[in-house]
Amino acid sequence: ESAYKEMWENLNLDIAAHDGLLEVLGKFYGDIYMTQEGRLKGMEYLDFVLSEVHGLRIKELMDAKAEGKKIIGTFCVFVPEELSLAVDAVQVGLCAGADAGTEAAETIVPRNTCALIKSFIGFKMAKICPYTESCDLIIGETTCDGKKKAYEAFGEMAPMHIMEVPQRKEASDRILWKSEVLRLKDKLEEVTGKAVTAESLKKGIKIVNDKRRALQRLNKLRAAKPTPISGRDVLLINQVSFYDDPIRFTQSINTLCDQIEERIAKNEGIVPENTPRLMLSGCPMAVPNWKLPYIIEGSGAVVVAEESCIGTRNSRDLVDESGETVEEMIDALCDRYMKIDCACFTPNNERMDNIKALAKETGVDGVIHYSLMFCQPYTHEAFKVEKTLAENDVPMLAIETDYSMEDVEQLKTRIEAFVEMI
Ligand code: BJ8
Repeated sequence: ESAYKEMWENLNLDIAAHDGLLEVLGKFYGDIYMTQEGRLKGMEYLDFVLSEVHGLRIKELMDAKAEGKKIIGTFCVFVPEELSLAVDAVQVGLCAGADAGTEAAETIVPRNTCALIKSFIGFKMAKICPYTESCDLIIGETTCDGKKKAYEAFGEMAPMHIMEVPQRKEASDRILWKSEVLRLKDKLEEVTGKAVTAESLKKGIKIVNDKRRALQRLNKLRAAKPTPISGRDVLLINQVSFYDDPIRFTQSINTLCDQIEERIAKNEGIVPENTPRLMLSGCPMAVPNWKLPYIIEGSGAVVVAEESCIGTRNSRDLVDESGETVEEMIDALCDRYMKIDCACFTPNNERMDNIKALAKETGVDGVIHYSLMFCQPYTHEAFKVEKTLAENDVPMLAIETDYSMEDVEQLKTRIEAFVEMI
């Protein structure tokens, strides 16, 4: 760890606060991940990445910067990684899943702001996130009101570019979205001094599609009965997909999938065949937010699907690869990203269709809908999701929580009762 101290100092981190964060993170990871039995060998890669999350990966980013590459930070799956790769930049997700710097954050955003927003602001103000500090440009987006307004405050502390994400999916929205994708392309070209070419964009699209294909493969395999991998592990994989090197990550996940196939061939599972199978649906769970899956999997159930941005919403759709010109590829990008069924859209009926289909494909016995406290879009949609699922005889439990550990016992009681009922 101390080998990286100089690097962290150069990033202007608060070393004492950062040491504290790493200690808590290490302990939390040990309790939640390393206690699992019968894990696949391929998960060692994920354990390694996590153990070096503020070390080796940051060193790689520093090396990339030394070679003249730029680091682009994001908070939302609407920002096309394909474009960053096309200008030879590295894109990393900056969503944060732990309470840190909350008090400081509450001096610039209201208290009734969701934990995810308070967390990325708190991480910045407390100077404990080496990813945020590495960024040459951070892309925000006009999704929920909380993020949209928080970026105004965040933008005073970091170099930002805001994309306007439409709220509906009419023809006029598609036009707006395309102009925003083009505006992002211009900005990335300006920041990196490199041009998006047909060749570089094609390559970017291929890399990101391959990553999504590996995640799709994983999601298909894990749906086997008995399920071969825990929900906790799949959540971790989805989380890591936002900051690991995409090519290396894809290879590692495909290797893991080979091992899962072997396990399935032997009819082995990580849990007994009759274990209740649940889908987690709702707000994204950023690292190190593992609270809910941990409670669920400690309550005699197993998570076999994550309907969220750190889950199937990010891997479900691919970009059409047939385009040859930059213009054609930009159109293909726009089409793909307009399929995202975020609760910030209205009426967002696609999400209901997608949840129905996913519940069927994965054969779940029930759904746990997860909203972060103060998240308007997902808390509202929980009602619609419950209705849709009820029509299909799938029971749902709606949970609102945050990153604190205060409600763990209460959540346990409710989840155990739900698992017993289904
Ligand atoms: S595409 S889900 S990543 S916006 S939890 S900050 S919605 S108040 S994160 Fe999201 Fe993009 Fe949509 Fe996905 Fe606001 Fe809710 Fe907080 Fe949220």
